[in-house]
Amino acid sequence: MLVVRSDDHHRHAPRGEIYGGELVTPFERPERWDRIVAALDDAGMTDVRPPHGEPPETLLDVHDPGYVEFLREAWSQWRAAGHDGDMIPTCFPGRRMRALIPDDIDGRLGYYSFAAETSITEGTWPAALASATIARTAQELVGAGAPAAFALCRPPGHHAAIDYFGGYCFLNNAAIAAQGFVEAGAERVAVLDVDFHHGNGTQDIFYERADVLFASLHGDPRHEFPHFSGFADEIGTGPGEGSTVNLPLPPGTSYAGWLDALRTALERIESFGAEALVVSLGVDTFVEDPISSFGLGSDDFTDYGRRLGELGLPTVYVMEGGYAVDAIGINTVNVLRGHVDGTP
Ligand code: Q9C
Ligand code: ZN
Repeated sequence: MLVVRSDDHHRHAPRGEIYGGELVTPFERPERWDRIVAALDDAGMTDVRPPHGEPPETLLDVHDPGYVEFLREAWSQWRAAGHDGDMIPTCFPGRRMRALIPDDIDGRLGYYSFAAETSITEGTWPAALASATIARTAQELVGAGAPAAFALCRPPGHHAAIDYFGGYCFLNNAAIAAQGFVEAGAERVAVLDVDFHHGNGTQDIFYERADVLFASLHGDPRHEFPHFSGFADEIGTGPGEGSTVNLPLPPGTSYAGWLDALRTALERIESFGAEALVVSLGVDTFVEDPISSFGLGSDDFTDYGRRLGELGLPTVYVMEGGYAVDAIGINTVNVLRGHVDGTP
């Protein structure tokens, strides 16, 4: 399995995350990347490719230009407003308020976000752009004939919607990869999201499109972040009706229950006739994850990786969440190894 990665992610390292009324060390931190790299090396997955030099040209096909400009300019505007700390949104457009784009940076920060746990720092934009470029590079390698590639993205992407950030995500790496397959000529691409949290951003981007199937297994939004998205009756709209599949699962779901839902998702991907697969790979379904509530063990990651490999589709794995740092490496590697073993 090819691995695409770069050190640029280190530039995104917020000082704090608002959690339980306190500013804590962010769960989404650079060490996650280091732990995954160490485990890939231990596993002999050493066919490493750098991202190419150009920003992904699919970026503006999945994100709003004003949003991308906001991300690019955010830190300099924050500094110009006299602030020194991390950028943390504090004011959002409530229902029935005016959703007009403010000039002021505090207003713009709330307009272009949906959650306050995600800080922007000086290096966030270059890190997010590098992360998106990694996903696009992995897609290009698979498009050029590699059976599968792992995009070691950080920051993650699946909560980033057309025009707002949150959930530790700024640019939607998985959507950028899927769009890459479309622009290379694929008529049907599937995105399978196995992160513990609903991939609200990916769903938003493809909600009206028939060419990209989005299927997600996740903690029921009645109990879990992102709280307002990921219900089973969200199925897409317009031409996209039927191309969104949400499989919310209750807190405490064990591998048996999770696997039942995976089977449903895989049947949908097969009947859709996907020509390529993008997997939003979060390993926060692990039983010891500090912010999640499923019960998967390390061996279960190997098992489902094998099932994904058995689909026999050109596949890009895009790293999303996973916060049990002691196990994030082995759990990630287990999926990738399972995939290779399962590939026909
Ligand atoms: N009670 C990803 O996994 N806070 N993002 C959750 C838990 C936000 C997760 C609080 C979690 C975002 C990529
Ligand atoms: Zn997650």
